[in-house]
Amino acid sequence: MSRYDPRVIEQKWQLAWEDAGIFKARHDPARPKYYVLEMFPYPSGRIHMGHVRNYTMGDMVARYRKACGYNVLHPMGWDAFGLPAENAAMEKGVQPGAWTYQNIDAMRAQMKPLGLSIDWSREFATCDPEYYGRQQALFLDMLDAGLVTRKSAQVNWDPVDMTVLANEQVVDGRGWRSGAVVERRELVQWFFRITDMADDLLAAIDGLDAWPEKVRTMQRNWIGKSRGLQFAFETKGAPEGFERLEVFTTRPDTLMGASFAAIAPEHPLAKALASDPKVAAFIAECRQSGTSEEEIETAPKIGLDTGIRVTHPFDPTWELPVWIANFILMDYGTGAIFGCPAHDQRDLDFARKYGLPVEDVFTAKGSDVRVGTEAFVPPKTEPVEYVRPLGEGGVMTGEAAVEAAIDLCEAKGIGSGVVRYRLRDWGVSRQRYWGCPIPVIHCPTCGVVQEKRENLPVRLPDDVSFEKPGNPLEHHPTWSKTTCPTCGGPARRETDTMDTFVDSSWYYARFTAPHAEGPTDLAEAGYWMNVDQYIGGVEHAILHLLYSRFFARAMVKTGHLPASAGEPFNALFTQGMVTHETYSTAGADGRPVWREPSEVIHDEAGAHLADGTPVEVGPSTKMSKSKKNVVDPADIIAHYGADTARWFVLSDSPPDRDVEWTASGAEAASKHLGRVWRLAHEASTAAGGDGDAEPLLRAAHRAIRDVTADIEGFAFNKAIARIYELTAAISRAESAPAEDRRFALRTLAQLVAPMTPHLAEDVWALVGGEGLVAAAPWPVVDPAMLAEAAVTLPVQVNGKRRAEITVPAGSDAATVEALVLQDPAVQRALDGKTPRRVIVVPDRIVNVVV
Ligand code: ANZ
Ligand code: ZN
Repeated sequence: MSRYDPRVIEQKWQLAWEDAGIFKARHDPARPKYYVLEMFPYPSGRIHMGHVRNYTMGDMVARYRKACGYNVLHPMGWDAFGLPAENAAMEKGVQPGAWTYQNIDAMRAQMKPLGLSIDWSREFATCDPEYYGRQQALFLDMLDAGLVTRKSAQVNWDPVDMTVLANEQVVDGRGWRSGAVVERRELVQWFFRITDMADDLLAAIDGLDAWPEKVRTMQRNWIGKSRGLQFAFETKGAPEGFERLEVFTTRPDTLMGASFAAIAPEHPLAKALASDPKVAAFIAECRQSGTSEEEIETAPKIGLDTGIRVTHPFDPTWELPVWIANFILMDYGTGAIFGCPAHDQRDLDFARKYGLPVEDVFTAKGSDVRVGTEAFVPPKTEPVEYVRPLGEGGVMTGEAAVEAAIDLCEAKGIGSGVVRYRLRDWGVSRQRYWGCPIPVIHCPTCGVVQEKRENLPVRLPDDVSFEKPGNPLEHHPTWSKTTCPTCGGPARRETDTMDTFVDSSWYYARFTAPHAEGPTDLAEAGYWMNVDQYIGGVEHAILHLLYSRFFARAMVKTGHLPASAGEPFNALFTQGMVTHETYSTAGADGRPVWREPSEVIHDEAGAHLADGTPVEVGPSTKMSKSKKNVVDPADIIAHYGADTARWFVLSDSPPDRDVEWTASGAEAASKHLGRVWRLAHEASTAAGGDGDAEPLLRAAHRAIRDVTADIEGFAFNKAIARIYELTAAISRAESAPAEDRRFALRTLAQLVAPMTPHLAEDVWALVGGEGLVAAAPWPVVDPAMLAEAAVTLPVQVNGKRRAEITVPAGSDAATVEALVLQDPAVQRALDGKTPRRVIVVPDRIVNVVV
């Protein structure tokens, strides 16, 4: 063979790796470990370019660390529960399980040709009973440890289909199948008590210094710690038991601008008033919207005056009306507020709608502009002028005023300072089939009873029907019928399954001992945890990471992770997307008809279809099926081989930015790999010359130094640029002795082994490398070869070239400056004047300014 043929090479080396078993991870206390993990995929059925980029980056890190002598763990699995499988079941009449496992097989078959250094013996899917059974055990242990609770919460209710809907199933406020307006309903559900750990989850973010700052900020905001005042209004005209109304505010400094109080539609006081049909009708109206935060926030504000009044705590003659309002949430603070329209946009919208007073509490310093349709909400750190202060007025920051207000209220016995979190408890009940069954039983005599551990896993039935809307587990003729583990009487299984975020909150720990009897094996987890490098999309920056951080703590508490574990992921990297131009032709109705890249011909006539129809080329955006700007990795691999795909997704852009896939770029990548292969092939037979080898050897050692630093710094695109340089240096060094060229090529093979591992093996074998390059150590740089020869710098005086100076390469500015000022030619040009500035661009030029 004398041609680069990736099809032959790639298969050959994948078999060689498998035979040698070099990616199998074994616990070895004598060696330092390194755990690399990419966010595991959802088995949709096909891998896409985003996967290729994600797993190539992880593979780069894994192979590099292995070469550096680490005992590497690099596993892969499937995040396999979720709604799409149920949708497929409804559309295609297949069972979700069968559909999912078929997809897994298909995706594994597409992934393996990428040549990833994965320990496939650890593979699992979260829908395997072996996995979700352990998750059920974890759930029960967390229940025992007080980390699980049951309480009533709101769900989306489809009144026609008579079923609970997931947020994704509510489209514009309507049920996706029935089209009925969705209502909010209260249901008793299961929760993880993540709020108990809010403080620790927040504080520990400071220590996550190998996480992107933006992700840390998102985590902090999501947890949302705020300090405020909780106090009670005295009520007038309220039913018995409601003499006081507790409210929570983060802006007690605005109390003198209060114009109303408001309670959530689910507030006990609202419920107590619901015997009035007007109130009952209003509460029902409030329920007519989804439960997602977004929907609640964007729904138009509506309210109802209850007729009840509260007195202002600072002035007993001042009365405020109590309204029921749809924008007050029951599960935040106390479910009741006072409204200050001048300094809160929601309150202002509400006040304008219902004609409530708007009184400024503070204004911009020295301004008498009054609030119009936009509330005045400057950052709390900005000084403002208090025109209606609670205590002393004047100019101060909101921050200081809030603290002063809390102090004043506490001194007067009006409430106390409290800390609140935006974070809610994590509701995990889903009224769905394709998820992990919650392992409890409802007994008419004993109540809620845990399933016995020896009966785990509580398996999902695999003969469910999707004929009726709703949860097939409920409609199943026998599944939920069981006996009570405590009294032996007839009882009913819980039909709620767990949020699929639970499955992905501990899979990293399971990978350390995927066949363990319990959820984990402490010795294995103690050795392999934490994940040293986690890599994935920024879209998971909030919930998935927060839930994983919670679970790591919960697993320590329940004895499933060693106490030394805390955070699950030491370092996090969030990679950018793969984008592609979009192509469209004009449709009959004037709307664009999207075209696949493979349909489009690019030539002198521009972009067009085979039949000549002109094609409009749109901007490069995330690859998506709807715009058809998708390149299928399977096609790329079939055409160019995996190494070209891997090389391309690493080159061009920094890993955290988007990379644009182009056909010409893929072509160029493939050509480059072919050139490297040919160089190796020639060197394997060529006799070589007797020229100077030094420049080549220097280039090789510089490449080792720079590629190492670039990989460590996640600058993969730069590492690739260095490889181009080294390749060029090898091409140039035709006359160098054969063994030196082979050395340079072996070095090249070692450096590209993490990027294009198959090509690297072939090159390595051609130029005399021993064994597999995938098992070879990382090349070592010889510092003596880094010291550059001398460099000659031009010296300018006031912009005119006056001299040249020769110094060791890499000399620092001070050294160069001293030598320049002593130079006779420079001194002549200075003519006795003292230079104002000497600007040294190391290894380039010196400018003397007089
Ligand atoms: C009076 C006030 C005046 C408020 C003002 C804000 C601005 P953060 O900072 O996000 O924690 N609030 C309290 N409980 C609520 C609930 N259950 N549903 C809806 N809103 C609620 O938000 C705290 C602020 O949100 C509180 O401070 C309260 O309004 C409102 F110029 O009290 B504030
Ligand atoms: Zn019982």
